[in-house]
Amino acid sequence: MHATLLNNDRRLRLGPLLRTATDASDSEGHNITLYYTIYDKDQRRPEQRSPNDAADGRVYIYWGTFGKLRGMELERDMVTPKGPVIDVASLPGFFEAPWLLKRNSVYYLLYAGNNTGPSSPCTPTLYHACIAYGTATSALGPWTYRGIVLEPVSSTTSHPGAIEFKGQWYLTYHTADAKDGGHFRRSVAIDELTWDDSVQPPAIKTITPTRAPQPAPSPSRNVAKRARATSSNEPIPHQYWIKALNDGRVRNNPLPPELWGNWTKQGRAPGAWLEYRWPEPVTINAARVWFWADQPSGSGSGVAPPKRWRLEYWHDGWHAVPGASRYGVATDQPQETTFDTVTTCCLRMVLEASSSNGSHAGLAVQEWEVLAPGDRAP
Ligand SMILES: [Ca+2]
Repeated sequence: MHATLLNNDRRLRLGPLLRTATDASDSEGHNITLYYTIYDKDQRRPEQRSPNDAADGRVYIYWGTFGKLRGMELERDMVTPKGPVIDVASLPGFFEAPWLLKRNSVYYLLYAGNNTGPSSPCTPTLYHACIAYGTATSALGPWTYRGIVLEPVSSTTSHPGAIEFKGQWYLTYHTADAKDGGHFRRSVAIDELTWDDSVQPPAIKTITPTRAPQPAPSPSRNVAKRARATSSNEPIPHQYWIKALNDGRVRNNPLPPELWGNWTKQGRAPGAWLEYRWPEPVTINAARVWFWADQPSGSGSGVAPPKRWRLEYWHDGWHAVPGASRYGVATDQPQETTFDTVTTCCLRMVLEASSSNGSHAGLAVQEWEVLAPGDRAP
C-alpha cells in the first residue's frame, strides 16, 4: 500500500493511518505493510518512510531523503517511538525510499540511490536512481554498502520494496513502461529477487528487469542510433545525459536527463558542438533536430533556441555539409535540414548560443536524427 499525505500534524495524521495498516490483512491473512510519503509543509520536502516488521516481533522505521537517512525502533503499535534516532552515513548515494528486511540473521536495507557521475556504478545523471543496498547484523546498523540491486529504469527514480512469498523473494519497484506512463505516472513492476549464498553476508544478485515483448525494430532512415555521441562540454553537467541525443525518445515536457545541455549556474559558453561518430562510414543526406528551450530566442539567460547552427562532416577536416536547405531554430517541432549526399565517419552540429547584453543562454537538444537516403535495416 502506498499513500501520499500532505502533513500538517504528523501524529494526528499518521497514527490512525498506521493503526489501520497494522490491523489490516489480505485474504490469506498476511499483514499489510504500509509504505508512504509525507509532504511536510514546513520542510517543503518529501520524506520517505518505510516501517517494517523486520523480524523477532520488533518494529523499526527508517526515513529520510536528499542524502539524510535516519532510523529508530518503534513500539509494537508502529506509532510510538521507542529508541533513539540513529543517523546512517555509510550508504553512499542514499537518496530516498529506504526498505528494511531481514533474511536469516542478516538485515538488508534497500534504497533509491543517486551518486552521480560518468563513472558512477549507480546513475549517470542527477535525476536517475538505481536501487542499491547495504547489510548489517543489527536492524539499526552499522550498515555496510554492498552494491546495486537494480540499475536505473525508465522513470527517473525507482523505489524498492522486497517481500518473500512462498519461499521466493520478489523486488517491487516502479517504471514508466506502462502505456501512457511517465516519470510521474508510474506503474508497479515486480521481478524475482535472488541471493548469492556463496558469500558472507549473502548478496542480492543484480536484477535484470523482465520486459514485455517489444516489437521488432522496423527499417529506418535514421542512422544516429548506431553512432557514439560526444560534445564540446564533456563532462556535461550531471543533470543532462548525452545518450538522450540518439535514444529515439522525444517527450513534450522532457526532464533534464532526457536532454543534452550545457546550462550551468556559473555561466554559459558562446557556443557548443555535438558530434556523432560511427563505427563504419555512413551515407547521409538529411538531419532532424529537436531543440528544447525555456526562454525565447534572443535571451541571454536560461536555455534558449540557438542563435544559429550548422552541420559539418569529416573529410580530411571538418567541412560544412554541401547544399544545406535550412537551419531552423524553432522548438515546437523538429528542424529538418536536407543536404547533398555525403559519406563520412562523423558529423558535427555546431551551435551558436543566443545572447543578450554579453550573457549567453544555455543550449539543449533532446533528439538528433541523421538520415540516410533510403531505409536501412535496423
Ligand atoms: Ca531523446
